[in-house]
Amino acid sequence: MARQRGLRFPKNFLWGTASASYQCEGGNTNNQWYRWEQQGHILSGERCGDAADWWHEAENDFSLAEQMENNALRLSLEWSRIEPQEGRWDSAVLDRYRAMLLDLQRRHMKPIVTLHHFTEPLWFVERDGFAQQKNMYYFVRYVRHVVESLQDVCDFWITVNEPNLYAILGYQLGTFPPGEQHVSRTMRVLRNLLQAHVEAFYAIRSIQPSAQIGYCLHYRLFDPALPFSPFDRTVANMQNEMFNGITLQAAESGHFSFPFNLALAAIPRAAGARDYHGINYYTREMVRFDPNAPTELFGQRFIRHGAVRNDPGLDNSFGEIYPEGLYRVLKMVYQRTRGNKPLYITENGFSDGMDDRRPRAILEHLAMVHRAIQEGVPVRGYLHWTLVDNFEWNQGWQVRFGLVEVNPETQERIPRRSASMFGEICRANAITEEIVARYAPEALESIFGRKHAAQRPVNA
Ligand code: GCO
Repeated sequence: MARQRGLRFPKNFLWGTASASYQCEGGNTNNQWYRWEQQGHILSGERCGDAADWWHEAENDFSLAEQMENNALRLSLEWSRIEPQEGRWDSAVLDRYRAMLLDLQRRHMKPIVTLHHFTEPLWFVERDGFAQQKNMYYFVRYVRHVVESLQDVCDFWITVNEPNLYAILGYQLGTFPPGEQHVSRTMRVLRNLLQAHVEAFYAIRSIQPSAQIGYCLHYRLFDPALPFSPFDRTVANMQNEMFNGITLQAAESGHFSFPFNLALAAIPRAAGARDYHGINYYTREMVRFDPNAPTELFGQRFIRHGAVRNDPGLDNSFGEIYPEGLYRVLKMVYQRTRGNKPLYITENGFSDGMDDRRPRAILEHLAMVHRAIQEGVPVRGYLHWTLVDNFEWNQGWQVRFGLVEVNPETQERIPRRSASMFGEICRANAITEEIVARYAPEALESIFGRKHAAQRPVNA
């Protein structure tokens, strides 16, 4: 068959989806998110309950990923199941995770395992969690136990998911557990989580020298409302540094930038403690200078007027669909780390219950990944958030990120059109003109340029 025209991805590029234990498994009642729900903090009043029932039926959804010819799948392990009480290990739980990972391998999907994806055992939280540096010992002990048990079925580990978002939402904004609004504890938790990653990196390295080990950060861009305004530019730059730059620099070098370095000790052995950079990217926000908003770093954030956007969620958490942001983040991480390691997109997705924006959004974000690769950025994989609709933290089921729709009452699965499209992209290892024309002809121009623009049907 004639080679389809399109944007081809590198050989052995990883294509798959990302997920998290608490959001998918169901039946998790021994961690701080379950208690957070019981305290009434889920905006919709819903309960995670059975979630997407992966603890019992994950393999049914893994078969859907196999049908999309994914060659990787990211999931996380629930520490609170594996170590329900401090120092007590549940071997049956590890057996269940082993069965999941073996099933993925049988379906030719590389397991990518996250060891900490926001949730922790209650006994760890009661010791004040990552706010206390001495508690890192418990996390590293858990990591050692898991890797020693599962190293024969997993060689790609993500130690910590989004330490920046975990610290900011849980300790500064208070919308995630423990619901604090305490800047100094936010920075301490961030520092300790980054050190926990470093210690976990060396622990895994000592057990499984050939493993790929890293962490992933949530990158969010902040752009000035008025590009030529020095005030808007200043506050936008401050927000970018606070959310993205400080964490990346500290993770990379072990040193926090001024003034945080006055309060936060350097992280020993941080330099080089990763085999790749994990990038979670969703959106950008606009920022305008506001002298009356000191707690917002004098910058009022908002969603660009007229932007194509995600389903907002109950607190307007999900904003602009902004494909170029992924290109900018990939370039920024590559440049700020001097191209020292490969990059994996460990999350990118869209809350779109109708699936009427997702096809174009996926295609245009992937086109931006391709552009970064063409410019020399070593991106080695793309994991879409997410395979099936799941419990979106404090939004519950009110926003839907799945390529496959889930009815939480009946657990029925209904693959969305985006699932078929993602499968064709994975099979082709490319975004072909034919795929774009069939799923999102309106994207032909942005992806392939003017000469390929679809002849819009007269009655469009
Ligand atoms: C995050 C988490 C995911 C979310 C996803 C959609 O980035 O908050 O890693 O668990 O569910 O990003 O918001």
